[in-house]
Amino acid sequence: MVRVIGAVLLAVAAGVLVFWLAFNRIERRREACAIVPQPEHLEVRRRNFNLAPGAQIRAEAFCQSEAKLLAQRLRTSTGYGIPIAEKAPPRDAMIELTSQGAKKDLGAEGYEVEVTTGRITIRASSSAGIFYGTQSLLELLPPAIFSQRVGTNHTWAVPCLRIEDQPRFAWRGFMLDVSRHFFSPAEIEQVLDAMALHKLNTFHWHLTDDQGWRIEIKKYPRLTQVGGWRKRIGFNLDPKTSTAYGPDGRYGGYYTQSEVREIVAYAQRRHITIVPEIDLPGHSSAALAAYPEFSCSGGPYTTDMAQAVLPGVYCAGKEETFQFLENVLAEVMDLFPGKFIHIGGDEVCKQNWKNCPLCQALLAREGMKSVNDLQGYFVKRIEKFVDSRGKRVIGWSEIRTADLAPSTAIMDWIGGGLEAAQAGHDVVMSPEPYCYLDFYQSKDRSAEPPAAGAFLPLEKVYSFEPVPTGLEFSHHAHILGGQANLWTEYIPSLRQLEYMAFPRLSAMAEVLWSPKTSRDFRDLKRRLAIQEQRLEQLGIHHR
Ligand code: TNX
Repeated sequence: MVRVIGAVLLAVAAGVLVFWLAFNRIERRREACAIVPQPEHLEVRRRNFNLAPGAQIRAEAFCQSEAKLLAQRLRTSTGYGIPIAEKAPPRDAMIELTSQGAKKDLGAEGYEVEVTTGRITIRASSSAGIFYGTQSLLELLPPAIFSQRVGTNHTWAVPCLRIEDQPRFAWRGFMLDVSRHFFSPAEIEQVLDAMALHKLNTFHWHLTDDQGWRIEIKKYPRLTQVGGWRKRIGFNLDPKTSTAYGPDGRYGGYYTQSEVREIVAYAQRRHITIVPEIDLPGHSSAALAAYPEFSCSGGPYTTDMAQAVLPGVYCAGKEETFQFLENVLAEVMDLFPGKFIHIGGDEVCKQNWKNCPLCQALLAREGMKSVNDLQGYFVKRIEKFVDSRGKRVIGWSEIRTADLAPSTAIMDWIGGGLEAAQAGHDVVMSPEPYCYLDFYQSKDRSAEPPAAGAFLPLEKVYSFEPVPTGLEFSHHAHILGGQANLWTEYIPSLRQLEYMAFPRLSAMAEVLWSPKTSRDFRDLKRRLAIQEQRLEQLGIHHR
């Protein structure tokens, strides 16, 4: 009897041990899948698909471009030339990109990845979904898959698994200020690559501000000839930290329209929409340095002043101002295929309007009470023009007035998002305390390069909740998503830009893509350690 009980106990113990070992193995295999942002559903199985010479990609017509990008990346680091066929008989060692049997409920950007020992299938109903599937696939391979050189000594193994994934929000944004400091087209493309790796899909390009106008406008060449340059690097920074000096020693630069078109196409291939921002009516010193006649006083204005809120404000009382802005916006709208045009609207210094006879006459004529109403008037006029061209306005918190067009969206940085959504407007949440990557990354400021005033650690970015507290469920759909912003007063180089962006932007990408319920800071940190290896392979700096 005792013997029997002993044998049974032994058998049970052995069973538990075998189960525990197997479970642990799968758990370790699961941990090896360090995808950022975390997929909605991931189920790891036993065995691997081994990528080796002789592999083939089969891709339907709608996703040939995604197949090419994938093959290019694989060739760069593995050295394998992987042919792409639209139709090919099924065989082993095949990577298949297909819409056959794609689940409709995964939405416009969702995808599935299925890996067996003989085949990788990426399935999606849209090319965006296929693209995100390929990004996840790359992250299932060793980080060296992101290398710029062919690596030997690697086993290019992908664990057998199933992923089903889709984003939580449609607007997963990153804003870059290229006015305070200028970044070259090649540098912008590197930023877009880093965004694509994180499945971020909206690049908000802050193209104009007091310290520089960065986009060529054919009708007004002085905008870039004069407004694109300043005497010094400014902001008390060391001139050696930047290469953005012209032949005459002035600091600055701008994008020609043909460069803009190339960057837009580069972004499109990575499923990134670019939202251009022409900041108005404030933050306009650079434009007014070039064309002072569109200001109240007639100028002069300069790009060489470095304060947060400057009197560089367009005159609301002159018809010519609106003619000028409409001509500028018309050229901008032609360059960017996206729906949204960002018109800024933040931090308008209204003192000039108080002292301006033309603005005062306009106030009286329109029966408005104060210069605050002039801001509303300004926004409404621009909104009408943008709407008439079939585009939609988005602007910072301050553009919110009582009678905005229903199509106009608000970008909340200092509040108003909740109220705007309740009033039926679409909203992108970008509240300063969680989303400003120009803030310090450490409490010990002496250990950090100069940055903007506040403190924003990784953990706080990761705790960001884009849906405002108190917003009724029926209005949730108006929260398009969220965005991290990088103002560049203190960021003179790409290296410094990347130091400020990573890893905080990785955390933001996960907030915007992954289900809220899957957030786990410890697990994020584990995956970020691997994400940082990928960034290093790509030559992208991080803190
Ligand atoms: C506020 S956020 C600004 C920017 C500054 C930033 C510095 C916003 C819409 N305007 O002009 O660069 O603070 O953190």
